[in-house]
Amino acid sequence: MAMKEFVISEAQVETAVLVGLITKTQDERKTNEYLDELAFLAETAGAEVVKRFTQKLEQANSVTYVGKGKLDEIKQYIKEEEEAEREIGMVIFDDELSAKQIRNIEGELKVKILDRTSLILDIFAMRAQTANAKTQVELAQYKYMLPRLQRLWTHLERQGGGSGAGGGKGSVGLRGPGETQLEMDRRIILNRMALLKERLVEIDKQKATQRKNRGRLIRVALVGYTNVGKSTLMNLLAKSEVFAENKLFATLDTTVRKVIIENLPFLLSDTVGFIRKLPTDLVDSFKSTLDEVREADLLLHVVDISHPDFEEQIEVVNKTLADIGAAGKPVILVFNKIDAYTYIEKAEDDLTPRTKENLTLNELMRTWMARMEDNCIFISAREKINLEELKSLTYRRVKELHVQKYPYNDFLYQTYED
Ligand SMILES: Nc1nc2c(ncn2[C@@H]2O[C@H](COP(=O)(O)OP(=O)(O)OP(=O)(O)O)[C@@H](O)[C@H]2O)c(=O)[nH]1
Ligand SMILES: [Mg+2]
Repeated sequence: MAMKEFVISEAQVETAVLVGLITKTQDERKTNEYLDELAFLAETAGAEVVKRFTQKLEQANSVTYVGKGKLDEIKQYIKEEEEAEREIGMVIFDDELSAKQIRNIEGELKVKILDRTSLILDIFAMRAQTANAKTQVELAQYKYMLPRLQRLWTHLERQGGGSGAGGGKGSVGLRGPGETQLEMDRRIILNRMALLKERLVEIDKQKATQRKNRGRLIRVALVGYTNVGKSTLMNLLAKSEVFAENKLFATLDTTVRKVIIENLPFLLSDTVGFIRKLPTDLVDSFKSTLDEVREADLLLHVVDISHPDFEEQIEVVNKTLADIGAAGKPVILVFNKIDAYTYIEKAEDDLTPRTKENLTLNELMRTWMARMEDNCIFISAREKINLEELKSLTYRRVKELHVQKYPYNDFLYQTYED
């Protein structure tokens, strides 16, 4: 199958060019932050970013994403690099591209075209360890591919010596076989998707049974943006060994551990991180992973306070939680990485308005504590700062929930009630 196309991570280091738009709703600063994140994603997938292009547009061009002039500029750049024996492996666009856009851009640039979604899918494919994660990722990849199948069709068209360019119908004589091929591919993919869905239903059933058998324990889920330190925290709290590293989506499958604070056992799960511009379809594919979050009694929403954009990340996570039907649960906001927090100090005589870049950690803490009342805490998982406070806050919340949910289940409390 054309699956191979998605796996860019197998080759050594491929070079990548990034493209993003500055629009009415996304100013230059924002676009640069998005491209930083896209670059991090590309590196995680094993590509090296050598150049970025941005363009100011009202909105994405429906035919080529960027305008004609910009596309020529990118094309020229690729050509010059190739002449200097520095081949460009791929061009990655920050937004999801339509079939039409991919086809046109590919026709012009003649290199591999990826978008944010296909890049994330590639990383997911690389990270997937368990049967569950693999099945979910494969399904998500087909979902992405299906509406873009025309690519195969234009490919055939080009082989047949057709004009290639232009968005019209295929060349005479090739129309038949091309469409047959397309229909066949579509059918094969649809069959495969049906099979994967069946498999996931089976896995869901098993997982649901497993969850039921876990007994009467409060369930706490670590949620948050990708790379904020959820797994690091899981390791500290559960003394487990969960894979944590400075890459995006280090965790794909949910891990559940029994944690005991003082005398109170509860279940803690570590889950896949969220990210901006993640299509709902993709989120849906991770349903069984996210069931853990949906069924949790308490969420520990971990935030990387050292990230310049942490406030937007909080919003993305809240929105994703709402999307998967997990809004309105009790939450503790855990601001992590306070060791790495930096701010720009303002000179006494500087009268320009203070912005969020000028806030000290203490000021930030005061603001958030006022907003969240007791339900936030500032820690460093790496430097082990404030972990005892986190534990006792979690303990208090879990205990409250436990008493509410299992009023007759008193065996846990014998020791510390004494
Ligand atoms: N400076 C600093 N770095 C930290 C802290 N906690 C975690 N990190 C680092 O942040 C990176 C990401 O940590 P992970 O625990 O893998 O993050 P995650 O949220 O599980 O990430 P995904 O599973 O990819 O969503 C790692 O390099 C950690 O060492 C902290 O308190 N301070
Ligand atoms: Mg993780």
